[in-house]
Amino acid sequence: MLRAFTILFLLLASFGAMAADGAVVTVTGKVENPNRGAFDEKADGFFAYHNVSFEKARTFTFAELTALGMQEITLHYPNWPAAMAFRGPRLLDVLAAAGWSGDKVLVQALDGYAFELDRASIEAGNFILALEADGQPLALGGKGPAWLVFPLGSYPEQPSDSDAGLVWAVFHIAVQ
Ligand SMILES: Nc1nc2c(c(=O)[nH]1)N[C@H]1C(S)=C(S)[C@@H](COP(=O)(O)O)O[C@H]1N2
Ligand SMILES: [Mo]
Repeated sequence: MLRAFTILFLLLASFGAMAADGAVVTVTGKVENPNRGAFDEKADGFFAYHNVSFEKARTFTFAELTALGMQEITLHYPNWPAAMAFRGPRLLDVLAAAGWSGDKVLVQALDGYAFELDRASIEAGNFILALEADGQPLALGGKGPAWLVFPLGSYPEQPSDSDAGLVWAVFHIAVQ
C-alpha cells in the first residue's frame, strides 16, 4: 500500500514538473519532426513581435534539451575577464532532434540579435547551446534561457578578438 502511494506521489510530482516545463527554444522552418502547428498570430505573441512566421516547428523544453546530453566546454575569449565553463546540448543534436533539412540556420535572441551559420560549420564544429555557465543555470534577464557558445575558429572569418556570434538569450532557431 505504501509502495502504491509512493508511486502515485512520484507520478503526480513528475506530471507537475512536466506541466511547469514549457518550451524555451523553438526550431522553426525546415524541420521534419515538428511537434506543433503553424505560427498563430494571436497565440505566438512574441514571434509576432519579431515578425517571425513559420509553417511548422519543433519546441524544446528545458528538460528535453537537457535529455539530449549535457556537453561541457570551457572558453576564454580575449574580451572576457576570465574563462567560463558551459554545459548544454550540442546545437547539432538539437537540430537533429528537430529533423533539420535546410543548409542555413539563423540563431535568434530575445533582443532580436541573430546570427547565421551554415550546415558545414555546424557539422564540423563544436557548437553548444549552453543552459548553464560556471555551474549556474542561465537566467532570463541575463544570458538565458540559452547561450550559443563555441571555440575560436568555428566558422569562416570568425574574428579572433571578440565573442561576436556567441548569441545569448536564444529562444528561436530558424532552419532555412
Ligand atoms: N542576444 C545577444 N547576443 C549577442 C549580442 C547581442 O547584442 N545580443 N552581441 C554579440 C556580439 S557582437 C558580441 S561582441 C558578444 C558580446 O556582446 P556583449 O558584450 O553585448 O554581451 O555577444 C554577441 N551575442
Ligand atoms: Mo560585437
